[in-house]
Amino acid sequence: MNRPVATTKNNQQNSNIYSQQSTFKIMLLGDSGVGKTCLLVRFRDDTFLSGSFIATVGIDFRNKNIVINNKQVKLQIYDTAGQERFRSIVHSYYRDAHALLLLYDISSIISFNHVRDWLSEIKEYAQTDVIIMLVANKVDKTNERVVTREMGENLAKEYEIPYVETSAKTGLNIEFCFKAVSQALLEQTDLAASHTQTASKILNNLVQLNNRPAKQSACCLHS
Ligand SMILES: Nc1nc2c(ncn2[C@@H]2O[C@H](COP(=O)(O)OP(=O)(O)O)[C@@H](O)[C@H]2O)c(=O)[nH]1
Ligand SMILES: [Mg+2]
Repeated sequence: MNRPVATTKNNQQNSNIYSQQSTFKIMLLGDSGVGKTCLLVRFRDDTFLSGSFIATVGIDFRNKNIVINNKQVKLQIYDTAGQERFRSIVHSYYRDAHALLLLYDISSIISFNHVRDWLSEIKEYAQTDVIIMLVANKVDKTNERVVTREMGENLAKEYEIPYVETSAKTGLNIEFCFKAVSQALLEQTDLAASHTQTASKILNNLVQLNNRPAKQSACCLHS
């Protein structure tokens, strides 16, 4: 797969920083209703689409520019729809994705049980070196929680992917997910010549730091 230096742009005004722009494609996956669109809206506009269930049709994408390690990163975030009739369209986007955020809703055991099906689909259609993050969304719904943290962590461990808890409602870890994925992809690009670390390993380290208790959490994401 062509690794993520999709675009390199010279910026005359800011030649020291922002001198290069990388473009990363991130896809949001998971059952209908788990909060994919809300996660994207929270990240892009810092608002929450409360109650209003806006069904995504087929596939939709939004751009957002962020700065990581003094570098401009353009994120193309693909928000997918779960409806069966759009599956083949969605499958065709998998192969270009650099990262996949696979969501489930902690108040829906069905959405959690479907994670294995999503991972089979990812194996079938995505690039082998795509980075995947398991995202347990709606953790603000503590009273309705049916999927424990332990269940999520065990599943993530089984598939060797990082596990992050989020809430599109409160904003918990939303920015972290996108920034950690971007940082991992960016560092992998920087290290591409030496091949010392894969993006998956970098992402795993970032998530482990973030998941530590607040006191120790060292945020290494520079924006
Ligand atoms: N409490 C809570 N509700 C959420 C959260 N994320 C999404 N929702 C709600 O879940 C429903 C489905 O969200 P949506 O983003 O459309 O799901 P999608 O089908 O995966 O895109 C909507 O009613 C949202 O308001 C969250 O983090 N917490
Ligand atoms: Mg949606």
